[in-house]
Amino acid sequence: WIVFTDLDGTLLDHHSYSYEAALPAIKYLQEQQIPIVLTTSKTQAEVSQLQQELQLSSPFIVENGAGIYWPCTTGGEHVAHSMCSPREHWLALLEQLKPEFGQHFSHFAELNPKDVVELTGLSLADAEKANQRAYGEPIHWYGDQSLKRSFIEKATSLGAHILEGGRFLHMSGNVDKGQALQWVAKRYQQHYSKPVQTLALGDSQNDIAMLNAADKAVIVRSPVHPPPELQRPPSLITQYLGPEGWFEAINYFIADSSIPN
Ligand code: 2M8
Ligand code: MG
Ligand code: MG
Repeated sequence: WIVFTDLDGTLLDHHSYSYEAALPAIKYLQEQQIPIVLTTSKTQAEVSQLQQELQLSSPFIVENGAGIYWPCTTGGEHVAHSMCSPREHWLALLEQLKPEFGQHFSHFAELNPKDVVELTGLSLADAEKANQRAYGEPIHWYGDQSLKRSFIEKATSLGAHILEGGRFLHMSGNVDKGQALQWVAKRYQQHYSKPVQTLALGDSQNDIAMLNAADKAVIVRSPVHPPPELQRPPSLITQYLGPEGWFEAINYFIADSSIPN
């Protein structure tokens, strides 16, 4: 098995960003040598810190699948594989949309770190890490929903791909967490010369592609939006929110012996 997990609202509490409640389940998977692949909208700077805290050396996926970090065989470092154009490209495209939609949104590059703190509840240091983006741009939309739909349509017609996270619209290339999951699973398969099974956990619209691509899908219940719609029913929609839901899900798969016990 390989476990692919979203962070915000899934492994991390939507408000406090704590993973505390999930720790025993993380430890269990580590003991079983089941890789945990953090698969997130967050940046390389944000995820590297978490990899250290959780003592993970597995590959990780950043900015909604735009960047895949694969561990060096020589240890320590990870090598980046980029799946789309750099942030500057998307910032330039966003400028083209400002005459029509500019008064309905703000975005990270034009916000100061304190604004990001206000919008996210991150610490100042973490907000700075969240702004070190390589492949796209988070947009804070404060216009109404129908305008949001026309904004997304226009951005799409200009070649961008928009995904919705728990708080922001993410503008980037034609990337998603599902394609990234397949890329990583294939590399593992080549490495071990045997099929691998994938389990994915997520809470939001930007997790749908990953949940659809995985062998088993878990929707971790969100305090802010209804469970996203998948192509097929998920294996589980958790009762509990965020990291409590994550702990619940891993135990569910241990109980039904999908994960060894
Ligand atoms: C953004 O990502 C979340 C993920 O769902 C969102 O869109 O709400 C990113 O900017 C990420 O880098 C940041 O850590 C997070 C903080 O809430 O927001
Ligand atoms: Mg999430
Ligand atoms: Mg996310």
